[in-house]
Amino acid sequence: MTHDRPTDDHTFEVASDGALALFAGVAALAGSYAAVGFTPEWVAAPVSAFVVATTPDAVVAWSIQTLGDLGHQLSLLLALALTVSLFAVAAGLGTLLANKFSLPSPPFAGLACVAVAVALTGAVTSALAAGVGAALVLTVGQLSAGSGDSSSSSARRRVLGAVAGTLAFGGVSAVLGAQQGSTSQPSSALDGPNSDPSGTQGDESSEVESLLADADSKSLSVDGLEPLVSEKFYQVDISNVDPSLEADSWSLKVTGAVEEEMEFDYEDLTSLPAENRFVTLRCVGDSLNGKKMDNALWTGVPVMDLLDEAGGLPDECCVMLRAADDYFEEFPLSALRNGFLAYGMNGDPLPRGHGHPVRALIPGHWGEINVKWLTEIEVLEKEQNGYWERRGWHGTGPVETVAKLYATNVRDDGTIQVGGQAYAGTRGIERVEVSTDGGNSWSDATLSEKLPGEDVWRQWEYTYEASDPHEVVVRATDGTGTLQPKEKRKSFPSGPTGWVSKRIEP
Ligand SMILES: Nc1nc2c(c(=O)[nH]1)N[C@H]1C(S)=C(S)[C@@H](COP(=O)(O)O)O[C@H]1N2
Ligand SMILES: [Mo]
Repeated sequence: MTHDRPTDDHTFEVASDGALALFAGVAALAGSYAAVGFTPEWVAAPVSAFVVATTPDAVVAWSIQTLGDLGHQLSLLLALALTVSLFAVAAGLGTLLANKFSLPSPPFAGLACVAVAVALTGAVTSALAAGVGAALVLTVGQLSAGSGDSSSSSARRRVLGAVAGTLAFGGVSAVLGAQQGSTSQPSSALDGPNSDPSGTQGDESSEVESLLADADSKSLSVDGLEPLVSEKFYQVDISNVDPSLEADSWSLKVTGAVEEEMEFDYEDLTSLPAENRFVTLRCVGDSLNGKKMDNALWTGVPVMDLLDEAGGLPDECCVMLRAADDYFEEFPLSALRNGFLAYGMNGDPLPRGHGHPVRALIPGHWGEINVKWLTEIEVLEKEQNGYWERRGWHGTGPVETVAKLYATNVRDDGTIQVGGQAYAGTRGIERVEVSTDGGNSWSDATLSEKLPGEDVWRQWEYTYEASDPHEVVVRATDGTGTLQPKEKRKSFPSGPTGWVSKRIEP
């Protein structure tokens, strides 16, 4: 390497030390992921929670409206970068210390990473794996350096070795970590035929099956339109890494302005007679024709079945529901009285992303008060703001009526078919009308048959002939006979309104 001048050697070494520490940081993140997957024990989880907690409310509000899901991804990316930096500093300091006393640096750097990881998560396996990752990559780097002719070329080999090591280790970790996700599938009362000694489980699952079959047969078959039970249910979370709760150790506290505070466990809940309900959810932050609206068949018990057992609730003003991700939402007690505690979804245990083991479903209200990973029901005497209300939203009330326009198909016979879902919470949908001339004249759309339940959407479909470009407009009338307002309003702060329209060019 004739172009390497000796004066560069020191610079090379310092730079390669820094690069190595950085790769050790990446490997620590990867090692921990391999051990525990995308769970709260992963070293990035507390850093991500910190990022979420310290992001100014104004930035959160802006990000939801303008970036949507991208905001979540950026915030996770920032958390990953911070985590890597943290472990890079730890590995760097470990290396410096080891060098000072002429000790082998990889184990020292690894130990420093273990210490940082334990401080972050308190999880030993996750921390050890982080340390092993860092030490491994540093060792590969050292071995690759060999005893080179000049220290600049050996520094280069060191870095290249560490890059290769990090890529290999990171690849294996990604695979292992993803498997952690699937092996930690939630288990619950819905899991097996033997899990309920009372023998009601068989009836339960056959009721689920017949209800799902009913929904399937009532679904309109329109290309580009999801069936009445969503295939992919949207997800909205305040945190990047969801809580990972075990049904066995879960409990629900009832606190605050009650005669006697109570606590229920999973067994208490699932030993009550189960009910299956279709319930549609929509996020207050959904855009007018967005995709944050879905329907599922939920298994659980009415809130009052659980609370009545222990003497019921007072006639106070409101409740605060609290969750394992430090989420909290407040709303009127009257809404909770009709609420449902769900532990199953479409015949499966409630998935982790939707609140395993238990979530609340509050009929007709915006999604945000349907608290997931529910841990506490606090009865309040005075109103308080919930998580989103502190951030300027007003999303605790009943949903607005909406008719979404999802499918626009030009069919083989030249006709045009449009379709979507319509939802008005507990008011129900009575009618959907379609205009194909920008709102001058209206025709009734075909509606899917009603599913049982007091808070369920319906599909609509309309087929017509047209050859020139035109504007399709859709509007719904709810069960009280009220036509939805035409005026378009954005989602912040109290949910979107307006008639959905789309230009069609056949
Ligand atoms: N614990 C907890 N519950 C929560 C949330 C959350 O971030 N944490 N998000 C809420 C919001 S804003 C909505 S729209 C619904 C979404 O439910 P889903 O993710 O099952 O679709 O859950 C609500 N419940
Ligand atoms: Mo939401």
